[in-house]
Amino acid sequence: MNRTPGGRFAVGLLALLGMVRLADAQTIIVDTADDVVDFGGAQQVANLPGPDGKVSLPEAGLASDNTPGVQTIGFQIPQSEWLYQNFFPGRAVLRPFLGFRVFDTAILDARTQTAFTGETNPDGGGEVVIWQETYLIDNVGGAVFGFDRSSIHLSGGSGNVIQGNTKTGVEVFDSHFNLIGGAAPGEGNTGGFIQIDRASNNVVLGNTVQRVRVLGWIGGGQPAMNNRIGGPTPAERNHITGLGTLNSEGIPGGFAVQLFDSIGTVLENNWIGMTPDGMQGGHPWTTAGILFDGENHDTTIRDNRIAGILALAVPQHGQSYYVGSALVIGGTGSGVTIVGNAIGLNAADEPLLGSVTGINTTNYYLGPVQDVVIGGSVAGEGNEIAGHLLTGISVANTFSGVRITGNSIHDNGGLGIDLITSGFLTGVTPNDPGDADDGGNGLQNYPVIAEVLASPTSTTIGGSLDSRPDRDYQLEFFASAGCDPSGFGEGTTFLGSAVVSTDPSGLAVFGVTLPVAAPAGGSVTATATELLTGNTSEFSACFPVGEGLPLAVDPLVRGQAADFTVAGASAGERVKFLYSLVGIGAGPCPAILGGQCLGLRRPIRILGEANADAAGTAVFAITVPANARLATVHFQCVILPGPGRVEAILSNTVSASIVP
Ligand SMILES: [Ca+2]
Ligand SMILES: [Ca+2]
Ligand SMILES: [Ca+2]
Ligand SMILES: [Ca+2]
Repeated sequence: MNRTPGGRFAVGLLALLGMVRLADAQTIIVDTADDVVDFGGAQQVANLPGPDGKVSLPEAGLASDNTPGVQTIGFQIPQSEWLYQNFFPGRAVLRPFLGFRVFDTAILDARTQTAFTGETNPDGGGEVVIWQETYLIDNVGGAVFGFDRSSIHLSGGSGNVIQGNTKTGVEVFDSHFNLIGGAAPGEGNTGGFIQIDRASNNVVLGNTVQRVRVLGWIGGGQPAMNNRIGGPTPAERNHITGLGTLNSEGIPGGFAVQLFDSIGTVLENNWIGMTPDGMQGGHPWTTAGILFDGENHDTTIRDNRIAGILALAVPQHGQSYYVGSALVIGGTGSGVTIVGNAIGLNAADEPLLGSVTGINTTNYYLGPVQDVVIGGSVAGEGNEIAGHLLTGISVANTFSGVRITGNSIHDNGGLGIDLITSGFLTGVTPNDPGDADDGGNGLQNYPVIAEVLASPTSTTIGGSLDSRPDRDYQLEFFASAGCDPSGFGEGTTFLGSAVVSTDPSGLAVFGVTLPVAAPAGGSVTATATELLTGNTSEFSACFPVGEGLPLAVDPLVRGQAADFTVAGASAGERVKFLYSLVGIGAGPCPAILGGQCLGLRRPIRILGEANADAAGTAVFAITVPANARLATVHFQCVILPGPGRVEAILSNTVSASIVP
């Protein structure tokens, strides 16, 4: 047993430091575009350059492989040797026969050519092109810096760095803990694509590329695990612009990000599907911003901006139509957390870059993805999903438990949330008595709002939910400036939530006062989520925010005066002040209120009455009795029909506790 692990670690660290010093000291300079190998001996660095007096790229590779330690391969190729200038003007083009491979860890640094001959690439990229596949095989701690229009592969190994390459494809195969790009200026790779294949714990930062693919092979025991695309800071953001093609039938297809057989992928703070400035679609034929394919588990999609995914299909024998979704959740697997994203909004937060559907869960040849959560209860976890031609979130008929919470969903052409029936019907799915129907999210019934009363500081919402018996549901309430033409809503501003339980008949009656004001003249909607299953409903029908009578109550202190004040009445109207000691909730609906229901539970008593002054304010003043019971009392005001009013008008409810 090793009793001195610290000592062994120190020795290992010293050896590593020695290796690094050697690497600093030893640079091999490629100074010809030829690929002749003419040096002999052990073909180590000391044997270079051979009879021709020049070091070719294949010679540099051999010398690096045969010489212990890490060498840097740099470039100083005279411009007189730059070939293929019709294809790659202003760049040194190397075309090694059968490609280029290094097996011993190496650092390939094309920035040395730029330092030697200057910035000559008219496209602004690097000055060296390797016009063949380039492989770092089993390298540990190698690097590739500053190439243009090359094809870089990491195969095996770990801990390599790929930075500052332009229009270059990067493929990581069975290689782990590599860094592709970086957070500092110039470290990101631009213009190509990045593919992580059967590789884990790689980090992709600060790149501007067309595509990122994270691929694994779960059936073969090689999932792509714990790869991170982006990070918490803007400097770590990748811009992934997307790529698509139009097939011979005129149907577009393509993606910006694809996940296939991955576990634990994190996509954070990226801009996906747009031009790098975030103001236009990135590619006209991209149909998916983030595409889930195969089997994926425990994916986190956090704080990204996903927009601009909208392609026009132009079938040869039919009418053109739009296609595209910011997120396509298909395949199988479990665990997708979608929080804090802007979906369909440009960099100015305008809902102008929507897709057909924002988040599209899709049926597939494999089972549906389980445990999809869209939004959250913590500040910043809600997504903003806006500007889509049809639907904000579409829940396919095989999906269940798609938990949708705390989001801002607005300005979509169709429904904010659409549960698809087992018969593939879209649009508002009406509630069914007892909620026994089945389809997307079990076709969870939505709440029915019967009353909304706003005050400057609170919103009271009353209504009912008809669903499964004896279960708990989280109701969420949202305010919007208006209502959809469907009469059913979206939800721009999350107001708050409450948990209700259904009785044995499946009914829950609620009266909820939230400590936020819903904007006057707007509308309120609600969703219901069954806590047990996570099934979230569509948005309820809109209910207009009542003009109401905002009621405010002073603190109730034994022996002290307290005012009950309502505003918003007409001058001279008589206001009745009511109270209940039982609670707020669905109260009686006497005929004199014209179908409205009080928000106080029986028994209800009259506290007093007061006339509104010229400004429409009525004040009822009391002195709290010195021996009043230290109870919580619930208040509401009402104006009965009379001059100037065609119907009774109610205030919000207020609960106040009497204190000593
Ligand atoms: Ca030579
Ligand atoms: Ca070496
Ligand atoms: Ca529906
Ligand atoms: Ca239902």
